[in-house]
Amino acid sequence: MNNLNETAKALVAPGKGLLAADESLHTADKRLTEYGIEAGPEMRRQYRNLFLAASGAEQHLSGVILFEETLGQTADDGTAFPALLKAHGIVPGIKVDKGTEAMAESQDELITNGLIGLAERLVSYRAQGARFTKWRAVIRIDGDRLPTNHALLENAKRLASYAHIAQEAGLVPILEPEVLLGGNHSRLRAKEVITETLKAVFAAVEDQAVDRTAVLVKTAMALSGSESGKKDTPEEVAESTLEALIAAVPKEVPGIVFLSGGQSADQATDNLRAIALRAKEMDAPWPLTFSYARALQGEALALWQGKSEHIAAAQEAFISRLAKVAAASEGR
Ligand code: 5MM
Repeated sequence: MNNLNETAKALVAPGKGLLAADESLHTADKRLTEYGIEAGPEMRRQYRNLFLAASGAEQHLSGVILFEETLGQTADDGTAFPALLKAHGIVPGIKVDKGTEAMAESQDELITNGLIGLAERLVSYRAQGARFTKWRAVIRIDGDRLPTNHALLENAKRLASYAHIAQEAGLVPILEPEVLLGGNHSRLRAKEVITETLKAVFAAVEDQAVDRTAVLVKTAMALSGSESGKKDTPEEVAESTLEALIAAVPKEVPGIVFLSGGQSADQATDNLRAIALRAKEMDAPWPLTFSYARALQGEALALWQGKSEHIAAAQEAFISRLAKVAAASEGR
């Protein structure tokens, strides 16, 4: 178990963070199509290669969260993606949930699946090189109506069950209960829901005897809803986000990482910087860093357009954004 604590700490090493390259097949194809790029397994491989083989990424990346398909694919030079990452000192991880479906009891809310057969899948992911895992639950805000207590508790229970199974398999679990940005709620309502969500998760973690020194938390920042018409300052986001985390996350947790959740690349960078600065002032107990997908990939995808002649420019844009986000994670 001690080993897991070390891996978790390495993933939140100062000045480094995670690339979330774990879009499911449907989401990856949607992303490619959005940028006018053909979908399908070979273009998804090239898409992954663009980011995972970008020279210099290892200066800023501690780990990459992969999707199952990518774990078994190879880079342009024929190296398996997990081996390529390992050779650069980047820890490979894997998203292990099987996605969401509407809850039977509350049709506007989602529950995450994937516990059946998980232990067996983890054995093969580990053999393929994965050293950490991620499970995403999705929590929706709708005024005071959502989330329901039932959705919070059921998703928390499944997150804790997953974490227990992952630790038993020798893999660090990242618990990601994403509170969605969509909606017209206030930043303070987001703060309240993030707090309640994380409290439910850590109560379930306690119930199921998960070692909280060997997990990481992946969370949204506390922001006004995307349809609220309100734009929060980075300082406001930092204050509200840290209040939620301090109220709900035990200090023994080795680290907290943020998702970008639909923020622009600049917003996700500026808000992370403000959080890092405020966390230093408050002497927050955990290292905090990024685990972004869209905010790290968007600019590069727009330049790439699926064309080999654009790879160098796209990789340059990726490394430039990555360097800015990594600096922001240290308050710079
Ligand atoms: C919230 O999504 C996670 C972080 O991405 P952003 O920084 O873009 O918000 C991300 O890791 C997500 O879990 C994966 O992309 C998988 O998503 P799907 O929808 O394919 O299961």
